[in-house]
Amino acid sequence: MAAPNPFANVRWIWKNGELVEFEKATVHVLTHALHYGSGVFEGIRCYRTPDGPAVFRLPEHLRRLALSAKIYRMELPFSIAQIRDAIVDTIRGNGFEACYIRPLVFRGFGSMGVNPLRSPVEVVIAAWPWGKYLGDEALAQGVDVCVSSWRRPSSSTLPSMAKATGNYLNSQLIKMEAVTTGFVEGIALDAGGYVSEGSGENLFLVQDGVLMTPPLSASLLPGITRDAIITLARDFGIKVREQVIPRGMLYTCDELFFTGTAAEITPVRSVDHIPVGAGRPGEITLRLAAEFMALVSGKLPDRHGWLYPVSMAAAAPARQAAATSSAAGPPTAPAILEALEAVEISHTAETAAELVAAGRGAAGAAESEG
Ligand code: PPE
Repeated sequence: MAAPNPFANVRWIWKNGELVEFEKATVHVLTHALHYGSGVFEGIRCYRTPDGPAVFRLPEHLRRLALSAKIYRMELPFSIAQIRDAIVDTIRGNGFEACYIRPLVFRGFGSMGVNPLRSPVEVVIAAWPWGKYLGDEALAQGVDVCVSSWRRPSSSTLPSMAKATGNYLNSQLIKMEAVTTGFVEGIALDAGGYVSEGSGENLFLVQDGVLMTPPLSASLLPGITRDAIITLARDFGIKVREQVIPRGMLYTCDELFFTGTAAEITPVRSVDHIPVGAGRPGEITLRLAAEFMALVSGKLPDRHGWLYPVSMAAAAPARQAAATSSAAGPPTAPAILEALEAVEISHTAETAAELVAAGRGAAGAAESEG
């Protein structure tokens, strides 16, 4: 049976300042990013909570996007606050309660040739419902993975802290090798042969009750879920160590799991056909996963200020405004924004750093709205 199309209900995509219809969110074939991988992006999740949809750690994702762009000398044509609002508009415009959000900043069509500085920077934001990244059974059963023959690039080859589209050619090699040889995912080692991360996830292991994860120097993406799990483990009084992990520990540890926006917390039950611990998700893994899911779904109080509320109170008028304007031509973001004004979530911070510093702003907004 064909899997349901996750894009079937995606009506609007935000492109360079306005919501455009799904079919119209296109680029020219000479787009620089298509030829040379010149893009940076984010993957963000919005969860359904009893108080309506909420975006997980939005300021942190915006900050990482801004820093990725900075590394590649891309000047963002929109402020972080504008991109934040655009993300909220994209969720509301499509009427999603829970979704995955994909902002992409890329070099468009300007000129050909490696030099990216002559191609304009463009911004798009898409959102769609995205279920379990590594299969529906992943949390209950754990996944079977291999160690990839492909290494992560060294930090002087490609900076792994930038979430850049080009980095994902390496991820694709890891993923294809894994799935064509019967595994769900591959774990890559860094250039020095130490454990790095999965093709699209960070990695944690538990040994004798201590939680360990490789350091940023191991060519990995500084994951926001990774940071959340470190925080939750410390809340629980679990000892956490960022440390260099030799490959052998993948086979001797008690528990192993991936973290990521798409993957959330996914237990690993075997590496290269060798069972991890008892060959099923471990106790600390499940405890952290349960806490994470309870927090993001609003079943527990948001004690770390990680949820950014997306009030849907205006979603109906927004959709109406969009529908009206689409009858008369393409909808405009301003028309939708107007309908949303009544429930605007106000933050004054303009820069990503301020947003993160304000951190708990999201919680504050929830209070002032409630
Ligand atoms: N490492 C890599 C290489 C990576 O791509 C991700 C996210 C992570 C670690 C975890 O980072 P974070 O999401 O901030 O906790 N991978 C994204 C893309 C997955 C995809 O297939 O596309 C994601 O999970 O959104």
